[in-house]
Amino acid sequence: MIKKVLVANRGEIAVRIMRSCRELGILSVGVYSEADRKAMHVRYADEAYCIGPPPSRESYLDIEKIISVAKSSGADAIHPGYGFLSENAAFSQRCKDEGIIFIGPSAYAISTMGDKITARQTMISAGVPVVPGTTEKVRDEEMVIRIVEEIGLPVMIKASAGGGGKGMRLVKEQGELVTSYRRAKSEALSAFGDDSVYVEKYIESPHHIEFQILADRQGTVIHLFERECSIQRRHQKVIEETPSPLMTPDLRKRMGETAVAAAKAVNYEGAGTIEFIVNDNLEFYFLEMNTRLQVEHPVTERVVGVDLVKEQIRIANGLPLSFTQEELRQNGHAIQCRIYAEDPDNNFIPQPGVIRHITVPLGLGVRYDGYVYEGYEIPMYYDPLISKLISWGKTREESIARMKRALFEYKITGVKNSIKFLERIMDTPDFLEGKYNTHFIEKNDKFLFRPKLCGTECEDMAIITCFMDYLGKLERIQPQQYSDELGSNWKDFGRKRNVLRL
Ligand code: MV4
Repeated sequence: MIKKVLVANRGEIAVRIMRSCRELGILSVGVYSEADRKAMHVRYADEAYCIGPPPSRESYLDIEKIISVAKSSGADAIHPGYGFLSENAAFSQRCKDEGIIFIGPSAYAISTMGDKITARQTMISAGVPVVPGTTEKVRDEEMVIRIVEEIGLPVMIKASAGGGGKGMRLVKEQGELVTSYRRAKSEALSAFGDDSVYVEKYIESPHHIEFQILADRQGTVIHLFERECSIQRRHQKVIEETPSPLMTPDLRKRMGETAVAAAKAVNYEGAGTIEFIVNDNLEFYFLEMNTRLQVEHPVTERVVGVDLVKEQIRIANGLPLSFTQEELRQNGHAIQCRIYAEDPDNNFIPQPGVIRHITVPLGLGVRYDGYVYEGYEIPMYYDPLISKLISWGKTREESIARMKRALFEYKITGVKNSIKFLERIMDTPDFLEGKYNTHFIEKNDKFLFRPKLCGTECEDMAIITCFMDYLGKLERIQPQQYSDELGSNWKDFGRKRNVLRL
C-alpha cells in the first residue's frame, strides 16, 4: 500500500492532493523550483526538495530530477496533478520502470488519447460518435480538398499532437483552404514537432460538456456525470458547473454510457475526462480525452460526494472502486469560478506580484481551493491561477446566489485579479437563464467589459469622496476631539448612489 506520495506539481492542486494524502495518513513529498521556496505546497508537505531553477523545463518538467527525489525520499508513488508531466506518456512509463506507482493511467492510454488522430480512430472502433471528418492523417493538399468536398465547409483543421485548442484553424471559404492547410501543418511542426493534421466539420455555437470517469484495475469503469464548461476565453475555462443547464435525463444517460465506452476502449485506469462538443440539436461528439485530474474536478466532488484524489489513490493501490454506478446521484448544483492574477480590463495580461491583503470567503456551501497568503509573491513563471471558488446549492439559483455572496466577500489587494469580472458574469442574463454556449464571453462583452459607472465602481467613488471629507474634518479639529463618532459615512453615500450616477 502507498505510504508516501511525491506530488510533482505546485500551486493549489499540489495542496489539494496533499490534503487527501493527509486524511489517508499518507506522507507527502513536495518538489519546488527556486521561484517556489516560499510556496504553500512546500510548507504543507511533510518534506520538500528543490528541483532546480524557475523555468518549468528545468524543474517541474525535469523527469530525471523528479524520479531521483522520489527514490531518495522513499516515495512509493507520484501524483502528477494537472499540467506539467500529468499527460506525459514517457513519464508514466518511466515511473513504472523504476518501480514507482504513477497515480494516473498507463503510457499506452496517455499516448493513444494524446495523439488525436489515433484517439479518433480508437473512438470510432468503440462506437463512440466523433465529429464528421478524416479518420486518418491528411496526406496532401489533394486529400484535404477531397475531404472538404465530402463534408462541406466550414471545417476545422487540427493538429494531431495538439489539443485543448492549441493548433486549430477554422476554414470558412474554399479559397483559404490550401493556405490554411499549409499553415496548420507548419505551425503544428514548430509547436509539437509533428506536422500531422486532421480535418473536422466545424460545429457552430457548440457547448463543451465533459464527463468525469473513474476506472479501476479490475476493469470497472463508472462515470460521475457531466460538467458544463462552455464559459471559456481563448480555450481557458473561466466557470464550470454541474449539472449542465442544457442536459436532459436521456442525453445524460447516453453521454455517460458513451464516456464509459470511450475509457474502456483504452483499458483506462484512474480518473479521466471525456470532452464532448454538443450542438443545439443535442447531438454530441467526442472531442478529446483528458487523461488526468482536472482543474474543475471540485464541482463533481461536491455534487456527487466523492473525493476524486482518494479514489485515484485507491485505484493506484490496485483496489476496486469504493462505490458502484447505481449508488451515484447528482445532489444539488455546484459552480466553480477560477480566480486569476490577471487584468480583465487590459486583455487579461498576467499580473505576477505580491499579495498584500487577502480575505477568503467561507460559510455554508462554499469551498475554497487556494494556496496564496499575505506577503506571498505570485511568480511570473507559471499559470497565474490564484484560487478556485466553488459554491453549492440545492438548486442552480441557490448555487449562483452563494457564488455571488462569496465573490462579494472575497478581497485581494496587491495584484489585479478576475473577481470583478466573475461578479459581472454572475449578473449576466444569459448566465442566469443558463442559456449559453462557447461564445458566451464575446456575445456578452457589453455586460462583461463595459460596466456602467454605478454599483461597485460608484461605491469606490463614494469611499474616496467620504475619505477626503473625513480628512478635511480631521484638519479642522483639535487632536483631543478625535473620537469614533468621526467615523466614515461612506455607506450612506453608497446607498444614495443613484444620485451620484454620472
Ligand atoms: C471544435 C469546435 C467546432 N467544431 N471542433 C476548442 C478546444 C478543443 N478541445 C476543441 N475546440 C473546438 N473544437 C469542431 N469540429 C469548436 C471548438 C471550440 C471550443 C470548444 C470547447 C470549448 C470552447 C471552445 C471555444 C472555441 C472553439
